[in-house]
Amino acid sequence: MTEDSDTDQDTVPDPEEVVQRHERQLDAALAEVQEPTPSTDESLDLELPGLELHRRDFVKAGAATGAMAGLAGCSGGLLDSGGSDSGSNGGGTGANTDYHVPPGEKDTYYGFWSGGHSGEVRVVGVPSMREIRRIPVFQKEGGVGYGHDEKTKQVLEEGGDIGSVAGYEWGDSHHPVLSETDGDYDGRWLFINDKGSGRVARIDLKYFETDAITDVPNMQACHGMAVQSPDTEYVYGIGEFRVPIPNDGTDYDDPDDYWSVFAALDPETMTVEWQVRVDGNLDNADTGKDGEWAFATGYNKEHAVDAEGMTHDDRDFMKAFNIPAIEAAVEAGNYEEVNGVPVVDGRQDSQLNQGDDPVVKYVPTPKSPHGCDVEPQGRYVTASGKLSPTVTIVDIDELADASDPAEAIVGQPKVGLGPLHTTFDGRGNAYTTLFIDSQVAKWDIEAAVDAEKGSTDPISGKIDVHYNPGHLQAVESETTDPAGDWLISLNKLSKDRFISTGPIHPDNDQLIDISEDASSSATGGMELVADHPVHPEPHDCVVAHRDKINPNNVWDRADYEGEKPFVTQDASGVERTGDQSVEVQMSSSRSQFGLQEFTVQEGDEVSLTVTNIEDVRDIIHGLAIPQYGINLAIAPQDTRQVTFEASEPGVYWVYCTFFCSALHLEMRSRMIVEPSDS
Ligand code: K7E
Ligand code: CUA
Repeated sequence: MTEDSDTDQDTVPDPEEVVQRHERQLDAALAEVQEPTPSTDESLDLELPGLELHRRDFVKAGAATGAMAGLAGCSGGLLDSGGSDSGSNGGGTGANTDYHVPPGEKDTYYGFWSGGHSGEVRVVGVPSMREIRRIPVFQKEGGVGYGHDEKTKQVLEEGGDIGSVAGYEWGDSHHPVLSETDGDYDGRWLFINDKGSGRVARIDLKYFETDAITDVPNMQACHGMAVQSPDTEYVYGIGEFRVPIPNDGTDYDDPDDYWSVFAALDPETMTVEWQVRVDGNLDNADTGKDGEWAFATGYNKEHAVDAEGMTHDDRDFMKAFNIPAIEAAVEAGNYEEVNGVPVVDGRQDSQLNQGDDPVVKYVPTPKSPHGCDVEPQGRYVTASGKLSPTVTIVDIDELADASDPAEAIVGQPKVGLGPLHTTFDGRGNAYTTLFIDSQVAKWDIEAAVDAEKGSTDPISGKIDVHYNPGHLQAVESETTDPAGDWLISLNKLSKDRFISTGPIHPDNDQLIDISEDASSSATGGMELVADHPVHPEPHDCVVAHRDKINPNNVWDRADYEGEKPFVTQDASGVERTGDQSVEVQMSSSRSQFGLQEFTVQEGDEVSLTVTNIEDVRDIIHGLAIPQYGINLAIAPQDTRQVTFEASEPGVYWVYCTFFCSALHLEMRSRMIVEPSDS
């Protein structure tokens, strides 16, 4: 028996001990939170709740909440109105079984999860939470041959290498966003950022395949991501790390001169239309619902280069980008062209920010705000406080008119410790993750606007999650009409929730039923129904009703006509195109390649084209020549191509990688590379 009962999965822990352990953990977590420092800037001296709190207060408040969390978490749902006799961790009563999707039935929603530093996007069915597929984005992947055929290789290569020293080998995707028409998901594209570089990728939802990557200039880390509502007029990439421009080592002494930019891309062409340079940095983003405004939080108004500096001041800013004013500035030539992109100066002392129609408004918020979320009506934008226990609510119309942006702050509920992200159910409720408290707080938006700033009254309930949640997402929350039945809490730590797989633990995505509002319950009606371990590391997800996503089940040849041939069995053959180049074309079908064998000469550049001539769904063929690094996946009616140099003579078995029929193992071709002197 080890000292830490965390490792003992079979006994119910002593609640007293859990409370003490929780307090110790909170102490450790809060030791990292900077004590607020009095502002020296009088003009910024607002009455902002949370600022008067010192670390001792955080610890005290945290201990009380922590005790509650510990008790509820370990005694089978003391706080849960439904009651429970299961004795399991987490308080779910099992009363709601709608999340169980029986064999043969389908999920109601498509969930798109970012994969974090696995660089991918995952497709997850909601509410079953079954992982249905993975879509590789920022690096090669063997399962679907991504980055192995010419087309997807080119997507990765065109992703460029701006600022990359070694060439990008992976990405860090955080924020998946769906394209919209009329403020609703239109099922056309999914966009995703790479925090590991300045890249933005687009997934074509007709084929669930990455079809474009842009390496955004003047940006080292693209963190936040948003599409302009209501009609995807732009895709925004949000530059987090401040860097010198040009970043060539000539001038790096003064971090005040480093850059952080807000970039607007055309969703069709994926080219960067313009950027806005700001003071401070940029973190998360969202947009208003009428095409006029985009918003981004930031945590480094200090322009610091270390954590102590970045958390030094009591307040930071949410920036509000006035899209028509920015477009007018670009139109009028009021920009500097930097690395081929028009950059509008949106810093506070910019000429463009002096008049009645500034390009960027700086809204002061406490500490270092993180999540930035516009509610479905498009009336308010929220900034979740992170190091402040509050969420700041800004009235977007008032902001447009106010000469002092601080006047547009219309509410500031105190939700708990470590608020990171906020999502919405379409019934007027907001849900905010509390990273330090390991809870989700549910609160009433209008009540929060009516209440005093710093009030806890608007909170209608809290539920424990396990543990330390980052993002959370209610289904269809980004639309103007969310469905409001399910919420997912994406928890960073899973600790004791699953059988151990060694020291690298999975994250834990928890499914919460939010279909009921119950003011009598401590959770406000939220009910935890299921835990799901996930591979590192989703940050965020976006969830759309299945009726809004309509992929093809087989390829439509018309979509690549003119670019690639459709090779029939009869057309399969080898054609010499030059002294040292040869074209090999073949079909594939159950259970043979169009060529039983083919011969090339040592030193030939072989360009290989393979078509899957089947038109039956789910009959995929692979084509692998491992010694030459070849690994293609060819879906029905699709053609894929690859070019390689046949540098070593010998016999190479070409085999099919997808188990396609009873004769799958026999589905082979023989490549003979003849020695050049024969
Ligand atoms: Cu909060 Cu990258 Cu959205 Cu992670 S960010 S949690
Ligand atoms: Cu084709 Cu296996």
